[in-house]
Amino acid sequence: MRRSTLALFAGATLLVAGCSDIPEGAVEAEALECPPGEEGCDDIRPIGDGGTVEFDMGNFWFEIVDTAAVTGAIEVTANNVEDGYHNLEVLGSADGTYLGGADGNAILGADGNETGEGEVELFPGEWTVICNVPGHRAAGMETTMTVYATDDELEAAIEAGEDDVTRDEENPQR
Ligand SMILES: [Cu+2]
Repeated sequence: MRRSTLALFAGATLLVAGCSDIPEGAVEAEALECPPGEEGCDDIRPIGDGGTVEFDMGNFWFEIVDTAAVTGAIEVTANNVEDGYHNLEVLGSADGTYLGGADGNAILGADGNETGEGEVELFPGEWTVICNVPGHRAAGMETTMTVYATDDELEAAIEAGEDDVTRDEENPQR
């Protein structure tokens, strides 16, 4: 008798919860106390392990030769394999990475046959990468890079053959 009363009570509670108009999780949602961009307000930045991505670049192309890009601070390396100056800008980076001077918003620049290094903070997703030297993007220096949400997501993509890392592992002499 006692047990069935308890079950009935539990059932009634579930029913009430099921009839609620408030979507699950909505109770915890609150208005932003400090909208982004407001003075004294912290920027919203990606939180994650970060990672690395390596490009080759030349006149007028980019190629990702190795990637382990997980959201957070990502170390970017670009090997300029030809003789003209090029740089690398990730459009819409969370930290507004800025190198200054002729590089505009690039995160790195490299003279011919040199390697540039920089860091950029990115949320997960597909990001457009360009060289911002006038005319170079239009000439072909535009590509995309994928930033994964977690190490597990990155590894799953590599296993599924969706990323360039697979090719590098298959052709280590490249
Ligand atoms: Cu360029």
